Amino acid sequence: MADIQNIVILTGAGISAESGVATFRGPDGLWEGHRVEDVATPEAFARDPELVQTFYDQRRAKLRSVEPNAAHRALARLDAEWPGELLVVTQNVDDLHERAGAGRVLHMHGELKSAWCLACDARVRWEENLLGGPPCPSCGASGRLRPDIVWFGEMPYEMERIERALHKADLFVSIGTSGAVYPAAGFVQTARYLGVRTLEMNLEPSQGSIFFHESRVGLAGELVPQWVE
Ligand code: BJW
Repeated sequence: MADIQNIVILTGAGISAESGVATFRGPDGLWEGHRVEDVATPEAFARDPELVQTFYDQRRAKLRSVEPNAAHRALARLDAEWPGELLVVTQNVDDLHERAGAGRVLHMHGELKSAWCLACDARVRWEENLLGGPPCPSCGASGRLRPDIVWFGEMPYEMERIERALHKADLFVSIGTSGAVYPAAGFVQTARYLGVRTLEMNLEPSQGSIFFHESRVGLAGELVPQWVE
């Protein structure tokens, strides 16, 4: 990586799979018979808020029993040691990058441990269940907190910051994502257009693998530490 100064790393569910967090589109990709596309939408929340709150309450509770794996730890080491600009753009709503020690992390699809009050618009740190309609710590309104998660049809967070980082990058690395969901799936094409070197690490070739200069196939827990060393 001698000629590389600035790096953007996109991560997806596959980087947390070896920690025991379910992916969305693998064999374990259904939750109680529902596809993610059927529970992660504003329409689903309006139709059946209890179902959607339960989906996120269960996944938030699951965070207590999972730990970062070798891939999260390798990225945290890279983040700590890399002298140039580096940004981990994660589609994941878990906190495993942070718990591994990474600092430069952007959650473009939101976070399980954050709630959004639809009454006062505040974002609040949240560790407990949202089912049952607890009051907002900021304004006191009951039953108005929703998971602070970007659902289908909603705008992912901090797109301008991501675009700026891609424009400055010399290297774009994608880890553990199927390339099925936009706009993240389009970052590789933006990077190619900008002349940025691109590398993918995934258990199988992703939907966008033809766009990468290099695709490495295997477990993130093995490939990412090898790449970082
Ligand atoms: C391993 C491994 C191991 C396993 N090691 N690898 C038609 C065409 C194009 C776009 C659209 C369209 N119709 C609608 C859209 C837009 C839509 C979209 O993309 N839909 C697609 C389904 C087609 N996108 C949106 O609506 C987004 N918003 C938007 O577009 O706003 C407008 C806009 C306009 C202009 C600019 C910007 C925006 C919002 C998308 C929100 C996504 N939300 C979700 C759920 C919420 C979070 C949550 O509940 O957790 O986010 S969906 C779900 O998919 C989740 C993930 O972050 C996201 C991506 O999934 P990911 O991470 O790739 O996981 P998997 O399971 O798909 O793949 C895992 C991979 O890992 C696999 O390949 C495995 O092989 C691999 N793997 N173990 C390495 N050990």
